[in-house]
Amino acid sequence: MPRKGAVSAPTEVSPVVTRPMQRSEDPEAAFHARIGAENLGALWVGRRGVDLARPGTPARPAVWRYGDVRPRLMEAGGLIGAEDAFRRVLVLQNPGFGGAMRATQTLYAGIQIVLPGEIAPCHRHSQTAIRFVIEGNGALTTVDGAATAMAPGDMVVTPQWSWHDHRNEGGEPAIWLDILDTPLIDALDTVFRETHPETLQPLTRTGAESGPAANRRAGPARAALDRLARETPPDPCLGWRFRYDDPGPTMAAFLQRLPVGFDGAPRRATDGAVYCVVEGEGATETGDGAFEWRVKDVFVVPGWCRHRHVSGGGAVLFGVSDLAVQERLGLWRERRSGGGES
Ligand code: 1HN
Repeated sequence: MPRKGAVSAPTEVSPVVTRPMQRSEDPEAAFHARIGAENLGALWVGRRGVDLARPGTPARPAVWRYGDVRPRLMEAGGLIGAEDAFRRVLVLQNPGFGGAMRATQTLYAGIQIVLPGEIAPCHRHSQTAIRFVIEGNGALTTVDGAATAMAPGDMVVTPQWSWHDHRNEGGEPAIWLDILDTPLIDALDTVFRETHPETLQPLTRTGAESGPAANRRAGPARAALDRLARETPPDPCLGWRFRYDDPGPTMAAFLQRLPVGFDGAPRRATDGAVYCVVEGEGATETGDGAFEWRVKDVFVVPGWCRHRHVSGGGAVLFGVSDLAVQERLGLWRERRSGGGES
């Protein structure tokens, strides 16, 4: 006996004729159709078949290989200037979001290229940006009147609502990973943006080369990670992880070392993360398949995705996640397992 409300298969008559008749004869289906037109929906129907015990992000584990992306960046460089594009970026679109500009549920990620002599004009917005330099010396980013040189392995933070522009005064392409909290800020309907009246803002102060900004340089960050590795045993899931000082209210940034012969234990955490491989190679295994990565590749581990890293020769990863906002809201969770798939 079919349950009330279940749609039975049409038999001999044409479905074109049958379906409307069945709907009007079925009081529950008729009810849903009627209230839908009144902008109402039945919760018990909307939740049917949905696992309410855990989050279900559409984000998928994904990897972008630098060997594939770099030629596309160079092609883009021949198609449009940095100033015309405003930001010449290839966006890393997680395949789970059907072409939307999302790497994870809350993070946007893209790879930006500024060719020698080019300028990316000044603007500001309510999102926070974290940049991690992949290649090229000679680019400068100016944030609220202070210019900062960008060298490979450096992390630069553009705080929310701070004026910023980029220029490349060197002789080689400057390429970096941009990670912004755009999907999160957008979900709050709080994205604002303003263009500066000048292409490059005036330099009004010298760069803050002490405090957090200094520790975001490749050298000091690496020294801090190496010190951790000398002084503490590796975490079975993470290896050694150095957390950068305060990159803003929503995101956390890490430099992480997987030791030689690493055969990581499985872990899941609610913060979805974007990683850039700084050194070495390895692989990440997830319930959705495994992928290999090598230096300069970028990969995503979505929130609450059970995964483990392996690396024969050891590796260094740079990572950004939405951990900071989850901590502030008291939502962050982690599970290290063995069993228990929930
Ligand atoms: C932005 O301001 C930059 O300043 C890069 O380099 C990417 C993506 C979305 C919104 C703002 C930049 C961006 C962005």
